[in-house]
Amino acid sequence: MAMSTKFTRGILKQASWQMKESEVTPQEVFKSRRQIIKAMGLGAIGASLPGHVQAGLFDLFGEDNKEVFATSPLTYTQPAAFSAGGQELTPFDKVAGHNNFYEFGTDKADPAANAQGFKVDPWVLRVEGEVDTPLTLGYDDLYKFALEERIYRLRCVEAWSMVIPWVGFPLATILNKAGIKPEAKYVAFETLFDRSQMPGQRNRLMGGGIHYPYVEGLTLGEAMNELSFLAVGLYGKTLPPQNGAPIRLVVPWKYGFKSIKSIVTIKVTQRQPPTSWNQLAPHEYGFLANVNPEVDHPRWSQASERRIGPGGLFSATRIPTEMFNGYGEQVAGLYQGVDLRKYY
Ligand SMILES: Nc1nc2c(c(=O)[nH]1)N[C@H]1C(S)=C(S)[C@@H](COP(=O)(O)O)O[C@H]1N2
Ligand SMILES: [Mo]
Repeated sequence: MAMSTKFTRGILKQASWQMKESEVTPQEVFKSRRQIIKAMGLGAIGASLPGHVQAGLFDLFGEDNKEVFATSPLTYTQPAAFSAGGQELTPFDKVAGHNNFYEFGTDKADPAANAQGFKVDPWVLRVEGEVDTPLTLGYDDLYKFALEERIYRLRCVEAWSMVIPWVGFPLATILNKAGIKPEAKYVAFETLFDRSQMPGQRNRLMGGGIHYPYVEGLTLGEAMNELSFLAVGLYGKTLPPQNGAPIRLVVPWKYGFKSIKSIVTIKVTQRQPPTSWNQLAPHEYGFLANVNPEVDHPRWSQASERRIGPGGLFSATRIPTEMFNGYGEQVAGLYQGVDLRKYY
């Protein structure tokens, strides 16, 4: 089944609840798979196979890790301002079993299957660029900040969402520690680049077409906002690798792809940094990427989302998507006078 043909023909602006998860996977990924299948000499055969079989062929590139990554309990406070507020949490097995982390494969189950041997200790996180004091933090340093639990909604651009209890500290804490110079305007982030550990980085086609390392960025105003968070844990323990161990960004009013995982560099800059999904498909993914039910993705509606809750994966409820993912009170002020249709 030629997925991309289907995209261009039939499902433009189709309600996303009518779509299967595989259909909202970025078109570029399916293009990549077709190229791999072609390269493997399966050509016409591969192209005529059903999507799940194509995914199976793709998995031939995956690692066969028998190890299970060990997480450990954290000590943290639970500020009332970031409690669940009556929302049902997405169970741990789904938070840690349904992931986007293309460095470990492009299917939702790939990161949990392929990342268990990921080495996070030693780790080096650098905070650099337009700062007074560049910082170099080791693995243990990541857990020395005052940790708190924050229950945030995570809304993927593919129109599924979760409610996740993260543990971590505000991004502003680390930026203030380094000291921001007056000329600073943006903050750039980079994921680890390590082809020996991340199979998706070995060949551009295996990692969904992304140019690795995965990079992201925020305006300085966004980075200093109270919601911007560096997570080192979830459900009370250190992060599983599939969720971005040992440290990842969480910016809950933006589409999930902004929340970059397994960060090694935080660089304060004067210029807007390049961002991975924007580079891959600029007409589909913007720099701001604020959750916005009024601005549809070119290939599907963003008006509603599939909330992945305690029920079976496919029993998830369809709920309306909220502007800024419901965090307008905290962040709307950042976009006064900004045309959010133009800057999607
Ligand atoms: N380095 C890196 N970070 C990433 C991604 C990725 O592929 N690589 N995927 C993003 C996307 S699309 C989403 S929706 C979230 C998913 O986070 P989760 O798997 O912890 O739910 O991670 C984001 N961070
Ligand atoms: Mo996403």
